[in-house]
Amino acid sequence: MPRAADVLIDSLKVQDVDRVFCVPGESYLGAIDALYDAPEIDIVRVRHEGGGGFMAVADAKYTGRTGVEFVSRGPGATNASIGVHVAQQDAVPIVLFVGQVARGDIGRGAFQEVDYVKTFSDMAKLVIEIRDPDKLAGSVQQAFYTANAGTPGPVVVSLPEDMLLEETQVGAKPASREVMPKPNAGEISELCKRLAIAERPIIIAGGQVGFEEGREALRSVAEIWGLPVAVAWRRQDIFDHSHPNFACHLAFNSPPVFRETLNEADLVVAIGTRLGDVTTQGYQIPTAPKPRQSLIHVYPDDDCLGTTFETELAIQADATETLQAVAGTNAPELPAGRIEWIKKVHSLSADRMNWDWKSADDGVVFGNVISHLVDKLEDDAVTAMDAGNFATWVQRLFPYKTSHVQMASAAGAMGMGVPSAVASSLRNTERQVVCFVGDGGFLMTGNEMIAAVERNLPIRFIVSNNSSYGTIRLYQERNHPDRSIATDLTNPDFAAVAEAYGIRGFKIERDEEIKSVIDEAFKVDGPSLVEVKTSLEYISAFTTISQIRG
Ligand SMILES: Cc1ncc(C[n+]2csc(CCOP(=O)(O)OP(=O)(O)O)c2C)c(N)n1
Repeated sequence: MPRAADVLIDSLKVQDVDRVFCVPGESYLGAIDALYDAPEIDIVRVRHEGGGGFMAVADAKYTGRTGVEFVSRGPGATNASIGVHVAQQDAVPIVLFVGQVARGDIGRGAFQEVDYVKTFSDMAKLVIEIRDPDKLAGSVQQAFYTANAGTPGPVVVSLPEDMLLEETQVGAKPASREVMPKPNAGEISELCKRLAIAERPIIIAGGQVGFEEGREALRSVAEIWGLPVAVAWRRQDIFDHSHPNFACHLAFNSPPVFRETLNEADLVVAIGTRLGDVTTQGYQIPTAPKPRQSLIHVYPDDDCLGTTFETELAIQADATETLQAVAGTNAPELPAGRIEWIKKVHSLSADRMNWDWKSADDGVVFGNVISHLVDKLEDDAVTAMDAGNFATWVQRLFPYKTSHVQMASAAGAMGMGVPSAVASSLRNTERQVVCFVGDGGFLMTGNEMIAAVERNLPIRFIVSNNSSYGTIRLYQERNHPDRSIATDLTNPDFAAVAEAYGIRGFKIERDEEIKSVIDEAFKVDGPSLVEVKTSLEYISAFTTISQIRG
């Protein structure tokens, strides 16, 4: 008879899992042993469970399937928690399998024991502890179902070590998935009626539109119905930025004019987005709880509809199917003034995407590097981004197309950059993967770049080193002038660190070096890292320290 551990691995295969991320632990030895006989599942053994969590999230974002991580009890599980939180904030399906002390010891405060139900309940959609080996198959089926249903998110499964070694006759159960709700004809007709009479409509599109069909349907609707499109926070790849109907990316610290202009809209159509904090610029586009304009909200999970905003028309439905239905409906003549409106909102970002190189006394302005990189990035490049102000340059200057992947966390968690680059490149080494990361974020999970050496992944790591937790420094300059503390960083020589890992390391210290160094680094066969000595004065793509002080 198979052990529960064998059924667990069979269940993963049934769920289409072909890769798991893990730090091994004695608390789930049985599962590791069962993986020995499953060569079709690639085991990516990472160096920190946080890195593994970020990779599971990135893998799920990349493939559209469920990301999987295995970690050991107590310390492993708490290290992995960042991935659970990010999966929840980003609406990404992951299943975290955690080893647990033997069933007889549960509740005794045993070595590394943690009550996972209590610990993860606020972040995970579901936490299950499997104590009966006969129930394992059903619980794993439920875990994958729940991770993908409604708003996707994380599920944590606790595996007592002795349970994994017990035998069971109950084999793996088939994968089951929620059928996405479809819009009905009445809802589509009402939506089209409102689109037809609106003078200044705006679409806010989010991650649920993220895969190919959704992006295509979004473009069709924008063109056929003459609608401008703003994209949700860190979903820049869902609409071509050069398209005349592109409005802007609703990011952190967007210029106030974005909010002012979009709020001139008389109709907001939020589609495939939960209308979260950052996307709505702090619940101001639209304004909570009562928007200034009509709000139509399309999302498959009714928990997200009408809860934060008074919504005139809430459609609980799949965003792509809704867009496809609208695209297939005859649009009337555009109302007078619509073209002017589209032009006005398009200029919000378009005007900011050109960049004249600037010079600073304290280092290279990161925008100069990004503006050079714009031409180096291929049409289907993956931009893997950590959290920090260096990212504002990429977000502002990089002309995203729908063929790109913006691999970044909406949770704003530092540490996502390097692991997510690794997870993306593992899926396709032919695809260009460029990782943007600050000196702060790099020292959180940069160790995971060793996977690029192990697997010969041709990732380009671009480290913006301003010797500061720059984002926080910016807030200090604004909110507590002349009282900066705890944000200066002492750093290693990042290029030398890369070399020590077996990765070609480069350095940019002056503007004159940008082109030649980047060109050289992009030619390397295998991974390379470029450390940019970045100006702190040019602290973000939208302001300088002097301007803030002024
Ligand atoms: C895990 C985590 N810890 C803390 C923060 C708060 N935080 C946001 S940005 C930031 C500084 C980022 O510094 P760096 O990576 O050097 O990039 P920079 O802002 O300087 O460009 C910090 C500490 C966070 N978002 N995530």
